[in-house]
Amino acid sequence: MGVEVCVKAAVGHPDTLGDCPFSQRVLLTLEEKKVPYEMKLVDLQNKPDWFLKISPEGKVPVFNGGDGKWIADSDVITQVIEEKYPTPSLVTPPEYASVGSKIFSCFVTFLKSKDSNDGSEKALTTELQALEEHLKAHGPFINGQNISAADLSLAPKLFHLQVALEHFKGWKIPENLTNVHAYTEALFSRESFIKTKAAKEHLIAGWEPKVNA
Ligand SMILES: N[C@@H](CCC(=O)N[C@@H](CS)C(=O)NCC(=O)O)C(=O)O
Repeated sequence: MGVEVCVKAAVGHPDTLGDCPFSQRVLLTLEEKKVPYEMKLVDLQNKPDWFLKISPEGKVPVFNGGDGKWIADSDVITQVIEEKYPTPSLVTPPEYASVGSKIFSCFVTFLKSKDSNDGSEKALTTELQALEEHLKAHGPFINGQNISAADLSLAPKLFHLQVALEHFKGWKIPENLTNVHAYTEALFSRESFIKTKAAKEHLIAGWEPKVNA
């Protein structure tokens, strides 16, 4: 048995790759390391019994390295992949591992915000500015010349941020954050990213109920 990974199917399209940033992170890690894998799409609105057996919490991604043992959580899964397939190394040095790590939660708060004066936009731009400063000093990737795990975690989240905020709020990453713009362009144009990304319409459909809750 080879490597298998269960990921989210698109909302309303059970045969199409969906919009889970944690699932894409695992797929990106496998693609960058050129590990062959079988992808299983899971309809999270109608979870099949076989899936609930291997993922009791009902969450994707779950990963099986070929030994039939299913592992949950993208933090754990990407660590296991790194240990099993060390080349090319995607290890991010500990001092850079948390760069950009608050961006996703700030994005979600701002996306769901109905009060334009609640500080959520400012909180997000502060985090993006911090990423800008880091990339200016150490870029083009978080760990310099080579892509690493922290970039593969952040890339799908920045894609969600870009697509969802433009769609729901007409908001764009400030133009003066030139290093962040170059970074997203470099990430989103990688073969691994193009192969594993969700279509914009599925990403928007995935956020719709949360934005209008
Ligand atoms: N901490 C987990 C988060 C995984 C997660 O939240 N996945 C979502 C989809 S993006 C999920 O499976 N949600 C369950 C559901 O929607 O029923 C990870 O990093 O893998």
